[in-house]
Amino acid sequence: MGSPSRYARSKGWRSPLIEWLGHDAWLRPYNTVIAGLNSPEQALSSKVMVYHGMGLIVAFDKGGVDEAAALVGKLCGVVDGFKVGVPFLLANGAASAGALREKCPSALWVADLKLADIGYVMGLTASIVAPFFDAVIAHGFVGYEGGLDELKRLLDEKDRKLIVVASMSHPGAAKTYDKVLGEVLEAIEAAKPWGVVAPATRPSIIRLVRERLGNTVKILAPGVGAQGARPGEALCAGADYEIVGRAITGSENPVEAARRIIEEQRKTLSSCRGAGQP
Ligand code: BMP
Repeated sequence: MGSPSRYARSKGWRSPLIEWLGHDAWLRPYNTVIAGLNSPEQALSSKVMVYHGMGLIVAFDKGGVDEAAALVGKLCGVVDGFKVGVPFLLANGAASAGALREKCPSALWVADLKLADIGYVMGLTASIVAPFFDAVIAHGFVGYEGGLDELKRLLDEKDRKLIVVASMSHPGAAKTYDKVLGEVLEAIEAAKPWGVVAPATRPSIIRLVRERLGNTVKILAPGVGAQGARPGEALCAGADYEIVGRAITGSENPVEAARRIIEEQRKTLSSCRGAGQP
């Protein structure tokens, strides 16, 4: 059996606290309190539960491997996952992600390739990064047949997750992506990805995506911090994770910045739900 967090994830297990909050939290293997636990059942029976972040993924888009690896090490256990972008991978090589991952293997690792090609070529590209990541992001507008269908098949074979962009966080996407949201969601429904990207900057789109797809997918919402969305707003609209890049990686104290964002997520969530804080 793998680590507790991998076990919990593979079973789709959600703690009662997180059920209440409606968000994921993982049992963390680094936590000495739960180091001896092998299953969520065991964790529950011993009433040991680690609540972890509110659903925060840190985006790495630039910088060198050593610098990023050091930051991953510091953020490991504070945030839920890491998303590595094309500029980082082009500058440092796809395998550089392996060096980052080593610093925090229990986190969710997302390759943000934003693939947009025929299925065959998207598959070739995804295969290059698959050894280092849990999930790969592709654009939704490419459609299902001959596109997302082939990519999904390939990722399933490799036991990797597909994440599909439903819409984007920049203003221009309101005039393109949002106009064809219905069609894009049709392709997403057919592809059955693990996750969907929807903009934290336009929570109404997140609500639409959640309404249409229900709880069959995770929603990852970029646009928090540098692009103007406030931490927790996307979670309130139905997202599972908020993606934050510059507000953390560009901070003088990234760990402190991440903790502040998590605290703000918590406050915003508890006020939008009218519930007490965990
Ligand atoms: P920042 O928090 O620094 O604005 O970074 C946002 C991250 O989310 C970047 O990695 C970007 O590629 C990604 N992203 C986005 O900003 N908007 C989208 O619609 C989709 C994204 O993946």
